[in-house]
Amino acid sequence: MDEVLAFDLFGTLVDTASVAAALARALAGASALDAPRLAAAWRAKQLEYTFRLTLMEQYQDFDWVTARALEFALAAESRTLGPDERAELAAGYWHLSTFPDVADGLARLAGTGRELVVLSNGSPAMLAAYADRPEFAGRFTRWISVEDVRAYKPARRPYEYAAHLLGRPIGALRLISSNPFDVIGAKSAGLATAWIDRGTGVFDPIGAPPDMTVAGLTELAAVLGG
Ligand code: LAC
Repeated sequence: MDEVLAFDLFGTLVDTASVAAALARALAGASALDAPRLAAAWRAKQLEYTFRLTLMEQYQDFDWVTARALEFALAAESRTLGPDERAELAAGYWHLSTFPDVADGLARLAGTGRELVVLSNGSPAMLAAYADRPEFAGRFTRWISVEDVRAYKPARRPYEYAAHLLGRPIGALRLISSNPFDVIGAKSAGLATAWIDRGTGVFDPIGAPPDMTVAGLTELAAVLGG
């Protein structure tokens, strides 16, 4: 039986940097703004909050985390926006752009006969919104949210839960992610991995290297015979 490919969503299939345009619009007129840098700071804080909550054995959903991280990122830059504007910006995480290689890569991977699923930090409602996109429709058999176990990746629980839901040994899953923390977490939980290097070229030196490194989903499909 072929392995199941479990895809991360944010940063892997959809581009978290695509919130920069909305940030630039919302803060137009304020003093010089490096919107891509602010988007990156927001994303880094969002992930930090997921890690910290999970270490504290607490859980708040990904919308809450995303909103709090935006609040912090703006305050750290001494930028002020009202609650409605902040809510609108945070809602941008429901509408991130799909990376250009994804539609073609998923079509080819589906052609290999492997089961494809999503395993994401996103809340079930967020994942349902993404599942409706034409490039994703019908490609994934499941959209698995960490919310079911109330612990964020890279805790073991979400990875083990995915294997349990799929009724497969954990080693029969391959996690596909652009996020090194996710790749290392999955590997340490017993999954095979593939790192989508979306341009950073730098992988954290605190765990096993990825089993596979590719530049995008089309290349992943080629390596996996699609
Ligand atoms: C996700 C985050 C880790 O989609 O990018 O799960």
